[in-house]
Amino acid sequence: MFTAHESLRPSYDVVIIGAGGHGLAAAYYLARDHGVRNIAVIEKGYLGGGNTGRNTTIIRSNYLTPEGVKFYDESVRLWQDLSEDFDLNLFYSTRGHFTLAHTDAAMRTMRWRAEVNKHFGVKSEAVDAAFVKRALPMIDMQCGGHAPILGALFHEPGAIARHDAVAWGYGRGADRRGVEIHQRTEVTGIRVQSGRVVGVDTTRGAISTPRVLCAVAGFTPRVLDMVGLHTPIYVHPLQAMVSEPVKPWLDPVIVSGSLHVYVSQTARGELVMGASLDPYELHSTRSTLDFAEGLSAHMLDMFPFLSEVKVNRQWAGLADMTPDFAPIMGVTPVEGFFLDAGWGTWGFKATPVCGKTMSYTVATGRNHPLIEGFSIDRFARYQMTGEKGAASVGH
Ligand code: PYC
Repeated sequence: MFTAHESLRPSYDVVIIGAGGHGLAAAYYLARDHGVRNIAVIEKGYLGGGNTGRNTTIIRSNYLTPEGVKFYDESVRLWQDLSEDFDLNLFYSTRGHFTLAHTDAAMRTMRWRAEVNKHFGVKSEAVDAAFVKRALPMIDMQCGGHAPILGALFHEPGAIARHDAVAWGYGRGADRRGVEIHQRTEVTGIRVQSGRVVGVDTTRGAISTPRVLCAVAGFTPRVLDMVGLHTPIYVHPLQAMVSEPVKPWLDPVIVSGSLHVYVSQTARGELVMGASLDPYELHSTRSTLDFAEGLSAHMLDMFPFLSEVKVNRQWAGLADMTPDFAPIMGVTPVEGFFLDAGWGTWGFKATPVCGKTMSYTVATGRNHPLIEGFSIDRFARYQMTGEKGAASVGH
Protein backbone atom coordinates (compact mmCIF):
# COMPACT_ATOMS: atom_id res chain seq x y z
CA MET A 1 0.00 0.00 0.00
CA PHE A 2 2.96 2.35 0.56
CA THR A 3 6.16 3.35 -1.16
CA ALA A 4 9.32 2.24 0.66
CA HIS A 5 11.90 5.06 0.58
CA GLU A 6 15.51 3.97 0.76
CA SER A 7 16.77 7.18 2.27
CA LEU A 8 15.61 10.44 3.80
CA ARG A 9 15.90 13.67 1.84
CA PRO A 10 18.18 16.34 3.32
CA SER A 11 15.23 18.64 3.95
CA TYR A 12 11.42 18.68 4.15
CA ASP A 13 8.85 21.44 4.52
CA VAL A 14 7.26 19.55 7.40
CA VAL A 15 8.40 16.60 9.52
CA ILE A 16 5.71 14.70 11.39
CA ILE A 17 6.86 12.50 14.23
CA GLY A 18 4.57 9.49 14.58
CA ALA A 19 2.85 7.43 11.88
CA GLY A 20 -0.26 6.74 13.91
CA GLY A 21 -3.70 7.89 12.83
CA HIS A 22 -3.15 11.49 13.98
CA GLY A 23 0.23 12.00 12.30
CA LEU A 24 -0.90 10.36 9.07
CA ALA A 25 -4.18 12.29 9.03
CA ALA A 26 -2.29 15.57 9.43
CA ALA A 27 0.01 14.56 6.54
CA TYR A 28 -2.99 13.58 4.40
CA TYR A 29 -4.85 16.88 4.90
CA LEU A 30 -1.67 18.97 4.59
CA ALA A 31 -1.12 17.40 1.17
CA ARG A 32 -4.77 17.30 0.08
CA ASP A 33 -6.13 20.59 1.44
CA HIS A 34 -3.08 22.83 1.87
CA GLY A 35 -0.83 21.79 -1.03
CA VAL A 36 2.08 20.94 1.29
CA ARG A 37 3.58 17.70 -0.06
CA ASN A 38 7.24 17.78 0.85
CA ILE A 39 6.53 16.00 4.13
CA ALA A 40 8.27 13.16 5.97
CA VAL A 41 6.35 11.12 8.51
CA ILE A 42 8.92 9.51 10.80
CA GLU A 43 7.91 6.42 12.76
CA LYS A 44 10.08 4.58 15.25
CA GLY A 45 8.03 1.37 14.95
CA TYR A 46 5.51 0.50 12.27
CA LEU A 47 2.57 2.37 10.81
CA GLY A 48 -0.44 2.36 13.17
CA GLY A 49 1.43 0.22 15.73
CA GLY A 50 0.88 2.58 18.68
CA ASN A 51 -2.45 3.62 20.15
CA THR A 52 -4.13 3.61 16.72
CA GLY A 53 -3.94 -0.19 16.74
CA ARG A 54 -4.45 -0.54 20.50
CA ASN A 55 -7.79 1.06 21.27
CA THR A 56 -11.38 -0.15 21.41
CA THR A 57 -12.48 1.84 18.31
CA ILE A 58 -15.33 3.78 19.91
CA ILE A 59 -16.45 6.96 18.15
CA ARG A 60 -18.78 9.48 19.80
CA SER A 61 -19.26 13.18 20.43
CA ASN A 62 -21.26 13.14 23.68
CA TYR A 63 -18.73 15.22 25.60
CA LEU A 64 -19.25 17.55 28.53
CA THR A 65 -17.57 20.82 27.57
CA PRO A 66 -18.66 23.03 24.64
CA GLU A 67 -15.08 22.82 23.30
CA GLY A 68 -15.16 19.01 23.40
CA VAL A 69 -18.65 18.63 21.92
CA LYS A 70 -17.95 20.91 18.94
CA PHE A 71 -14.60 19.27 18.27
CA TYR A 72 -15.79 15.65 18.39
CA ASP A 73 -18.96 16.46 16.52
CA GLU A 74 -16.82 17.65 13.61
CA SER A 75 -14.84 14.41 13.93
CA VAL A 76 -18.01 12.29 13.69
CA ARG A 77 -18.98 14.22 10.55
CA LEU A 78 -15.59 13.55 8.99
CA TRP A 79 -15.65 9.86 9.97
CA GLN A 80 -18.81 9.29 7.98
CA ASP A 81 -17.15 10.13 4.63
CA LEU A 82 -13.77 8.56 5.21
CA SER A 83 -14.36 5.16 3.56
CA GLU A 84 -15.40 6.95 0.39
CA ASP A 85 -12.52 9.46 0.64
CA PHE A 86 -10.03 6.59 0.94
CA ASP A 87 -11.81 4.10 -1.31
CA LEU A 88 -11.20 1.67 1.54
CA ASN A 89 -13.84 0.10 3.75
CA LEU A 90 -13.27 1.23 7.34
CA PHE A 91 -16.31 -0.75 8.54
CA TYR A 92 -17.65 2.46 10.05
CA SER A 93 -20.78 1.31 11.81
CA THR A 94 -23.23 3.59 13.63
CA ARG A 95 -24.53 1.64 16.62
CA GLY A 96 -25.87 4.04 19.22
CA HIS A 97 -23.98 4.46 22.49
CA PHE A 98 -25.28 3.97 26.04
CA THR A 99 -23.39 5.38 29.03
CA LEU A 100 -25.10 3.66 31.93
CA ALA A 101 -25.76 5.54 35.15
CA HIS A 102 -25.82 3.57 38.39
CA THR A 103 -26.08 6.47 40.85
CA ASP A 104 -28.04 9.71 41.19
CA ALA A 105 -24.81 11.67 40.75
CA ALA A 106 -24.12 9.83 37.48
CA MET A 107 -27.69 10.54 36.28
CA ARG A 108 -27.10 14.23 36.96
CA THR A 109 -23.93 14.17 34.84
CA MET A 110 -25.83 12.38 32.03
CA ARG A 111 -28.50 15.09 32.05
CA TRP A 112 -25.82 17.76 32.03
CA ARG A 113 -24.05 16.14 29.10
CA ALA A 114 -27.33 15.65 27.23
CA GLU A 115 -28.17 19.35 27.57
CA VAL A 116 -24.72 20.53 26.42
CA ASN A 117 -24.85 18.05 23.52
CA LYS A 118 -28.30 19.15 22.39
CA HIS A 119 -27.29 22.80 22.65
CA PHE A 120 -24.68 22.11 19.96
CA GLY A 121 -26.99 19.96 17.84
CA VAL A 122 -25.56 16.60 18.95
CA LYS A 123 -28.10 13.82 19.40
CA SER A 124 -27.94 12.74 23.05
CA GLU A 125 -30.72 12.07 25.51
CA ALA A 126 -30.84 11.20 29.22
CA VAL A 127 -33.05 8.08 29.36
CA ASP A 128 -34.59 6.12 32.24
CA ALA A 129 -34.14 2.50 33.30
CA ALA A 130 -37.21 1.33 31.34
CA PHE A 131 -35.71 2.75 28.11
CA VAL A 132 -32.44 0.92 28.80
CA LYS A 133 -34.26 -2.36 29.44
CA ARG A 134 -36.28 -2.05 26.23
CA ALA A 135 -33.16 -1.34 24.17
CA LEU A 136 -31.01 -3.95 25.92
CA PRO A 137 -33.30 -6.77 27.05
CA MET A 138 -30.30 -9.04 27.65
CA ILE A 139 -28.71 -6.84 30.33
CA ASP A 140 -29.06 -7.65 34.04
CA MET A 141 -30.55 -4.35 35.24
CA GLN A 142 -29.33 -5.10 38.78
CA CYS A 143 -25.79 -5.83 37.53
CA GLY A 144 -25.43 -8.78 39.88
CA GLY A 145 -26.88 -6.65 42.69
CA HIS A 146 -23.73 -4.47 42.81
CA ALA A 147 -24.85 -1.51 40.76
CA PRO A 148 -28.50 -1.26 39.68
CA ILE A 149 -28.97 0.71 36.45
CA LEU A 150 -30.95 3.92 37.00
CA GLY A 151 -30.79 5.23 33.44
CA ALA A 152 -28.28 6.27 30.83
CA LEU A 153 -27.05 8.82 28.36
CA PHE A 154 -28.14 7.56 24.95
CA HIS A 155 -26.12 8.95 22.06
CA GLU A 156 -27.50 7.87 18.71
CA PRO A 157 -24.44 8.70 16.53
CA GLY A 158 -22.10 6.48 18.63
CA ALA A 159 -20.14 4.23 16.28
CA ILE A 160 -17.21 1.87 15.82
CA ALA A 161 -14.72 1.44 12.97
CA ARG A 162 -11.87 -0.83 12.00
CA HIS A 163 -8.90 0.86 13.62
CA ASP A 164 -5.91 -0.25 11.58
CA ALA A 165 -7.70 0.48 8.31
CA VAL A 166 -7.85 4.12 9.44
CA ALA A 167 -4.06 4.30 9.56
CA TRP A 168 -3.80 2.47 6.21
CA GLY A 169 -6.34 4.79 4.58
CA TYR A 170 -4.66 7.99 5.73
CA GLY A 171 -1.21 6.52 5.03
CA ARG A 172 -2.07 5.41 1.51
CA GLY A 173 -3.82 8.72 0.75
CA ALA A 174 -0.79 10.69 1.96
CA ASP A 175 1.65 8.40 0.12
CA ARG A 176 -0.24 8.86 -3.15
CA ARG A 177 0.07 12.63 -2.74
CA GLY A 178 3.84 12.48 -2.38
CA VAL A 179 4.25 12.31 1.41
CA GLU A 180 7.14 10.05 2.49
CA ILE A 181 6.44 7.62 5.33
CA HIS A 182 9.62 6.32 6.98
CA GLN A 183 8.98 3.42 9.33
CA ARG A 184 11.64 1.93 11.64
CA THR A 185 13.22 5.38 11.90
CA GLU A 186 13.63 6.94 15.30
CA VAL A 187 13.89 10.64 16.05
CA THR A 188 16.89 11.10 18.34
CA GLY A 189 16.93 14.88 18.60
CA ILE A 190 15.25 18.08 17.44
CA ARG A 191 17.47 21.03 16.61
CA VAL A 192 16.28 24.43 17.82
CA GLN A 193 18.13 27.68 17.10
CA SER A 194 17.11 31.05 18.55
CA GLY A 195 13.79 29.62 19.71
CA ARG A 196 12.78 28.04 16.40
CA VAL A 197 12.96 24.56 14.94
CA VAL A 198 15.61 24.03 12.27
CA GLY A 199 15.97 20.28 11.98
CA VAL A 200 15.52 16.76 13.23
CA ASP A 201 18.11 14.05 13.91
CA THR A 202 17.11 10.47 13.24
CA THR A 203 18.67 7.03 13.32
CA ARG A 204 18.89 7.30 9.51
CA GLY A 205 20.46 10.73 9.30
CA ALA A 206 19.77 14.41 9.92
CA ILE A 207 17.06 16.43 8.17
CA SER A 208 16.57 20.16 8.04
CA THR A 209 13.03 21.44 8.39
CA PRO A 210 11.29 24.58 9.67
CA ARG A 211 8.20 22.75 10.98
CA VAL A 212 7.80 19.69 13.18
CA LEU A 213 4.53 18.17 14.34
CA CYS A 214 4.75 15.80 17.32
CA ALA A 215 1.94 13.19 17.31
CA VAL A 216 3.34 10.35 19.40
CA ALA A 217 0.79 9.70 22.18
CA GLY A 218 2.54 8.05 25.17
CA PHE A 219 5.98 9.12 23.95
CA THR A 220 5.13 12.84 24.13
CA PRO A 221 7.18 13.66 27.27
CA ARG A 222 10.29 12.08 25.68
CA VAL A 223 9.95 14.11 22.49
CA LEU A 224 9.17 17.30 24.41
CA ASP A 225 12.43 16.90 26.34
CA MET A 226 14.21 17.30 22.99
CA VAL A 227 12.88 20.85 22.61
CA GLY A 228 12.93 21.77 26.31
CA LEU A 229 9.13 21.94 26.63
CA HIS A 230 7.26 20.66 29.64
CA THR A 231 3.60 19.77 30.02
CA PRO A 232 1.66 18.21 32.91
CA ILE A 233 1.23 15.00 30.88
CA TYR A 234 1.63 11.72 32.78
CA VAL A 235 1.47 8.30 31.15
CA HIS A 236 -0.63 5.32 32.28
CA PRO A 237 -1.19 2.03 30.42
CA LEU A 238 -4.73 1.35 29.23
CA GLN A 239 -5.49 -2.31 28.61
CA ALA A 240 -8.19 -3.96 26.51
CA MET A 241 -9.16 -7.43 25.36
CA VAL A 242 -11.23 -9.21 22.71
CA SER A 243 -13.32 -12.37 22.89
CA GLU A 244 -13.68 -15.19 20.44
CA PRO A 245 -16.34 -14.44 17.79
CA VAL A 246 -19.89 -15.16 18.93
CA LYS A 247 -23.27 -14.85 17.25
CA PRO A 248 -24.32 -11.19 16.86
CA TRP A 249 -26.29 -10.12 19.95
CA LEU A 250 -24.99 -6.66 20.86
CA ASP A 251 -25.74 -3.80 18.53
CA PRO A 252 -25.03 -0.64 20.57
CA VAL A 253 -21.85 0.32 22.36
CA ILE A 254 -22.28 -0.02 26.13
CA VAL A 255 -20.30 1.91 28.72
CA SER A 256 -20.66 1.58 32.46
CA GLY A 257 -18.82 4.21 34.46
CA SER A 258 -19.39 2.49 37.81
CA LEU A 259 -18.46 -1.02 36.65
CA HIS A 260 -15.60 0.39 34.54
CA VAL A 261 -16.59 -1.50 31.41
CA TYR A 262 -17.07 -0.52 27.78
CA VAL A 263 -17.94 -3.10 25.17
CA SER A 264 -19.00 -3.37 21.55
CA GLN A 265 -19.37 -6.26 19.13
CA THR A 266 -17.47 -6.17 15.83
CA ALA A 267 -18.83 -7.23 12.44
CA ARG A 268 -16.86 -10.48 12.99
CA GLY A 269 -18.72 -11.15 16.24
CA GLU A 270 -15.85 -10.48 18.65
CA LEU A 271 -16.57 -8.55 21.82
CA VAL A 272 -14.08 -5.70 22.16
CA MET A 273 -13.84 -4.73 25.83
CA GLY A 274 -11.95 -2.32 28.03
CA ALA A 275 -11.90 -1.02 31.58
CA SER A 276 -9.95 1.50 33.67
CA LEU A 277 -6.47 2.86 33.25
CA ASP A 278 -3.86 0.82 35.08
CA PRO A 279 -3.69 2.60 38.44
CA TYR A 280 -0.01 3.59 38.18
CA GLU A 281 2.26 5.54 35.87
CA LEU A 282 4.20 3.15 33.68
CA HIS A 283 5.70 3.15 30.22
CA SER A 284 4.86 -0.40 29.20
CA THR A 285 2.33 -2.17 26.98
CA ARG A 286 2.30 -5.46 28.87
CA SER A 287 -0.99 -7.16 29.72
CA THR A 288 -1.95 -8.37 33.19
CA LEU A 289 -4.11 -11.20 34.48
CA ASP A 290 -5.46 -8.85 37.14
CA PHE A 291 -6.98 -6.68 34.40
CA ALA A 292 -8.53 -9.62 32.53
CA GLU A 293 -10.06 -10.99 35.74
CA GLY A 294 -11.47 -7.64 36.89
CA LEU A 295 -12.96 -6.79 33.50
CA SER A 296 -14.44 -10.29 33.08
CA ALA A 297 -16.10 -10.08 36.48
CA HIS A 298 -17.73 -6.76 35.62
CA MET A 299 -18.78 -7.98 32.17
CA LEU A 300 -20.52 -10.90 33.88
CA ASP A 301 -22.28 -8.52 36.29
CA MET A 302 -24.01 -7.05 33.25
CA PHE A 303 -24.17 -10.09 30.96
CA PRO A 304 -24.02 -13.30 33.04
CA PHE A 305 -24.82 -15.47 29.98
CA LEU A 306 -21.29 -14.77 28.64
CA SER A 307 -19.62 -16.95 31.27
CA GLU A 308 -18.50 -19.61 28.75
CA VAL A 309 -17.11 -17.14 26.20
CA LYS A 310 -13.35 -17.24 25.77
CA VAL A 311 -10.99 -14.29 25.64
CA ASN A 312 -8.80 -14.42 22.54
CA ARG A 313 -6.34 -11.56 22.96
CA GLN A 314 -5.31 -8.83 25.35
CA TRP A 315 -3.16 -5.75 24.78
CA ALA A 316 -2.35 -2.30 26.11
CA GLY A 317 -1.76 1.21 24.84
CA LEU A 318 -0.09 4.20 26.47
CA ALA A 319 -2.47 6.96 27.51
CA ASP A 320 -0.90 10.42 27.88
CA MET A 321 -3.15 12.00 30.48
CA THR A 322 -3.63 15.69 31.27
CA PRO A 323 -4.98 17.19 34.51
CA ASP A 324 -8.26 18.29 32.86
CA PHE A 325 -8.67 15.29 30.53
CA ALA A 326 -8.58 17.53 27.46
CA PRO A 327 -5.84 17.28 24.83
CA ILE A 328 -2.95 19.67 24.24
CA MET A 329 -2.93 20.87 20.64
CA GLY A 330 -1.51 23.57 18.47
CA VAL A 331 1.37 26.01 18.38
CA THR A 332 3.94 25.97 21.19
CA PRO A 333 6.47 28.46 22.57
CA VAL A 334 9.06 26.88 20.24
CA GLU A 335 8.45 28.43 16.83
CA GLY A 336 7.75 25.80 14.19
CA PHE A 337 7.09 23.07 16.78
CA PHE A 338 3.45 21.90 16.90
CA LEU A 339 1.88 19.53 19.35
CA ASP A 340 -0.94 16.97 19.11
CA ALA A 341 -0.92 15.23 22.49
CA GLY A 342 -2.64 14.53 25.79
CA TRP A 343 -5.24 12.27 24.24
CA GLY A 344 -5.62 10.17 27.33
CA THR A 345 -8.33 7.67 26.53
CA TRP A 346 -9.98 9.26 23.50
CA GLY A 347 -7.46 9.73 20.74
CA PHE A 348 -8.90 7.30 18.19
CA LYS A 349 -12.27 9.00 17.77
CA ALA A 350 -10.50 12.36 17.27
CA THR A 351 -8.28 11.12 14.42
CA PRO A 352 -9.99 12.89 11.48
CA VAL A 353 -10.60 16.20 13.26
CA CYS A 354 -7.04 16.21 14.59
CA GLY A 355 -5.76 15.74 11.06
CA LYS A 356 -7.97 18.58 9.81
CA THR A 357 -7.20 21.04 12.60
CA MET A 358 -3.48 20.27 12.93
CA SER A 359 -2.91 20.48 9.18
CA TYR A 360 -4.51 23.95 9.23
CA THR A 361 -2.41 24.93 12.25
CA VAL A 362 0.86 23.70 10.73
CA ALA A 363 0.09 25.26 7.34
CA THR A 364 -0.89 28.68 8.72
CA GLY A 365 1.08 28.88 11.97
CA ARG A 366 -2.19 29.72 13.79
CA ASN A 367 -4.34 27.49 15.97
CA HIS A 368 -7.48 26.29 14.23
CA PRO A 369 -10.55 27.82 15.98
CA LEU A 370 -11.76 24.35 17.01
CA ILE A 371 -8.64 23.72 19.12
CA GLU A 372 -8.42 27.02 20.95
CA GLY A 373 -9.64 25.41 24.19
CA PHE A 374 -6.81 22.89 24.02
CA SER A 375 -3.79 25.19 23.85
CA ILE A 376 -0.66 24.43 25.84
CA ASP A 377 -0.72 27.76 27.70
CA ARG A 378 -4.06 27.03 29.43
CA PHE A 379 -2.26 25.38 32.34
CA ALA A 380 -0.20 28.50 33.05
CA ARG A 381 -3.43 30.53 32.90
CA TYR A 382 -5.21 28.05 35.24
CA GLN A 383 -7.94 27.83 32.63
CA MET A 384 -8.81 24.17 32.38
CA THR A 385 -11.14 22.58 29.83
CA GLY A 386 -12.58 20.09 32.35
CA GLU A 387 -13.62 17.01 30.42
CA LYS A 388 -13.36 14.29 33.07
CA GLY A 389 -17.12 13.88 33.33
CA ALA A 390 -17.23 12.63 29.72
CA ALA A 391 -14.75 9.80 30.29
CA SER A 392 -15.83 6.25 29.56
CA VAL A 393 -12.74 4.99 31.32
CA GLY A 394 -12.31 4.86 35.07
CA HIS A 395 -9.37 6.92 36.37
O1 PYC B 1 -13.86 7.65 25.32
O2 PYC B 1 -15.30 6.33 24.37
C1 PYC B 1 -14.24 6.53 24.98
C2 PYC B 1 -13.36 5.41 25.26
C3 PYC B 1 -13.68 4.10 25.22
C4 PYC B 1 -12.54 3.43 25.54
C5 PYC B 1 -11.57 4.30 25.78
N1 PYC B 1 -12.09 5.53 25.60
